[in-house]
Amino acid sequence: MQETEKIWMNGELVDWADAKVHVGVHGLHYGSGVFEGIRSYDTAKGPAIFRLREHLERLENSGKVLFMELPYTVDELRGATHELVATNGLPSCYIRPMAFYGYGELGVAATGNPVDVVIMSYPWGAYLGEDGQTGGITTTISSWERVGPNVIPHAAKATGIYLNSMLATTEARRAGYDEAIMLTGDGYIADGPGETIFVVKDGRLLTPSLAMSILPGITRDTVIHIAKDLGYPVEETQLIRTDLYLADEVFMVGTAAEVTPVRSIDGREIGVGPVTLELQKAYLAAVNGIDGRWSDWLDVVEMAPARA
Ligand code: PPE
Repeated sequence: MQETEKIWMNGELVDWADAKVHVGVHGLHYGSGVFEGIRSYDTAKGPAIFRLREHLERLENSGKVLFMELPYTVDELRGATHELVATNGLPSCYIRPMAFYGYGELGVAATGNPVDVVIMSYPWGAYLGEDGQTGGITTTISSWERVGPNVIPHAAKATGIYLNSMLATTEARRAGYDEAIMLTGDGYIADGPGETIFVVKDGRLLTPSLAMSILPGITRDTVIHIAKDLGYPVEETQLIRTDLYLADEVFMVGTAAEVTPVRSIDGREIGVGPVTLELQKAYLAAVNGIDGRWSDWLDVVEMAPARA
C-alpha cells in the first residue's frame, strides 16, 4: 500500500511507521473490531470528505452492537479525520477509521480490554480496476453464503465479517471472475464482498432490502437518493439469482467501488447499460462537488495545506 506521513492513533498523529500494536491485541485474535471506509475528493472548494458524519455515526453504531464504547465522540473523530487529511496533504484519498479491542486479557469476552481507535488515510484508486469502471466487471454467485443476521449482524461493519468476504472474493478471483455475489442463507441476493448490488429492470431500480443480511450502505443510500432525483423509481426488495441473469443492467456500489457496472453474471453477458452510466456520472458529480444539488453531502476540510 502507498504510505502517507501520519496515522491518527488514540488521540495523536503518529508517524506511519510507528502506528503499531502488540501481537496480543484482542482484535487480532478474534476479529473484534469495527471499521469504516470513506473517501475524500479533490473538489474546487478543497478536499471534501463524502458523508463523513454518516460514516462515523455508523462506526459508533457498529461499536454499540459489540458493546464497544468508543472513547471518542463522532465530533472528535470528525475533527481527527480533518486534521489527518490536512496533515497528509492528499486531497483525494481513502480514509480508514477502525476501533478494536486492544491489549489486555485474551479470551473471547473482551472483558476490560481497552478500545483502540485509529484513522489512516492513503491513496486508493478504482476498487475493481479502471477497466471495470468503464467496461464493467465479471461476477459469479459465490458458493459461500452471507453470514446471517443472527450469526454476525450486518448493521455492524465488523472486521470479523470480512473473512466471509475474503473467502468469496478469493474463490471468485481464482475462478477468473472479477468479483463475487453472495446469497443469503435463504438463497436471496445479498451483496458483494465489499459492495451493494443494484438491478435495472424496465426503467426501475431494484436493490436488496436491509433485511437481506447487508450493510446499511451509505453509497446505497446515496444512489437511491440520486436515482430518485433523476426520476427513477427505486424498490428495496428481495431478489433471486435469475433477477440478475435477466436484468437489463446490474451494477455494484460502495465507497471504494463507487458505481461499478457489472457486465456479466455466471457467464450471462448483460453488458454495460445507459442507466448505470448515467448514475455513475451523477454519483461522480456529487462526490466531486460538480453538481450542487448534492453538495450537503460534502464535508470540506479546512486548514488544508496550500495546493500546488
Ligand atoms: N457491503 C459491504 C459488504 C461492504 O463492505 C461495503 C463497503 C458496502 C456494502 C458499501 O458500503 P458503503 O461504503 O457504506 O457504501 N466496503 C468498503 C471496502 C471494503 C474493503 O476494504 O475492501 C468500502 O467501500 O469502503
